[in-house]
Amino acid sequence: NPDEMPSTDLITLTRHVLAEQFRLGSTATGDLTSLLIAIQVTSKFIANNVRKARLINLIGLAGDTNVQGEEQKKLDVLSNDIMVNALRASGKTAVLVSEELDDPVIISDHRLKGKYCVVFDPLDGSSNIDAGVNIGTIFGIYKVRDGSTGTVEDVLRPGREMVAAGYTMYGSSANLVLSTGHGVNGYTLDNALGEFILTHPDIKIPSRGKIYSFNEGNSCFFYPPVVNYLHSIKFPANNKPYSARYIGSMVADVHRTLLYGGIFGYPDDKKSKKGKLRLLYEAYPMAFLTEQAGGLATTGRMRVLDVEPTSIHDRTPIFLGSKEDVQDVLKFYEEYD
Ligand code: AHM
Ligand code: MG
Repeated sequence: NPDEMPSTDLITLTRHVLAEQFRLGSTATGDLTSLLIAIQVTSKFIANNVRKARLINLIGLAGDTNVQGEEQKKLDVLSNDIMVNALRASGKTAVLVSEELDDPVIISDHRLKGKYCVVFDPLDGSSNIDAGVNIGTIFGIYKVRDGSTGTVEDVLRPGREMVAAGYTMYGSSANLVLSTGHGVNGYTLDNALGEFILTHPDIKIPSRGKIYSFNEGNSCFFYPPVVNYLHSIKFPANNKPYSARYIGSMVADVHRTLLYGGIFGYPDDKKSKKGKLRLLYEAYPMAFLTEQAGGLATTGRMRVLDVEPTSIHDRTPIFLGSKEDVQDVLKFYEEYD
């Protein structure tokens, strides 16, 4: 209704996470709230850079120099720097793990050391950057173990121990989707206000979907359970095959799966023996969000969140999405094993 007054009671991300802190009462120190606020600022900064990337020549190879002789940073390197700087400065972190960095960053300055560890992929879907397709930031948060001063062991823990996880998708708008373990909420960046506004409260995945999202170009390498599952949804007895949607940007493919239902999969295969996606900062956060939204996330053989990591850049196979769709895949694995 065009005559309707604009809302004077916007729920911003900051307000929403503060409300959660108040709900927890005296048990919450506000540290996680501060950390989440720092993360949302990085998302605004990265979103802004993604948007103007073409104009200011960020697209290109890291190490290139521009006409002024300044070194240009590729968007994923820049995003990594933005996150490391902001997370360190938040004073709430002890260990940072980034897809862009071989080694974990251990915060040693005692004035800045906090009790949280953040694992992140600063800009996922980099093959899509130059084409202007959706890309995103993925993050997961652990609390350091009791008595630990913050070591790599604090992040070599199964995803079920994360205290929060989320992603920001940089698309036609920037969407931040977050769970602190009490359901999933989605926020959209209002560019004029510079605030993430709650637009998708309590996201729940439909129990069954109509969309499958796999890189079927790898079919010749797929193992029988995956081949047979895909066949079953493309040649169904009821003549209602699933639709194919594959963007090749995990954030975008998972975002659609959370909202519309269906299944996203990146299996292990004869070529990629452990799959492609990274356990800590891709699979765990997305599995955490999917479960919090009422869906399932499996490797085909076990719950993703129960996998024990052995190193920070481990990979894992993953199938996630609507409960019934993921259960269908699991049936094909049970038959095969
Ligand atoms: P990246 O971290 O190098 O960007 O790779 C991760 C991306 C995911 O976003 C996406 O799900 C997957 O790789 C797509 O892989 P493929 O191009 O093999 O289909
Ligand atoms: Mg990635």
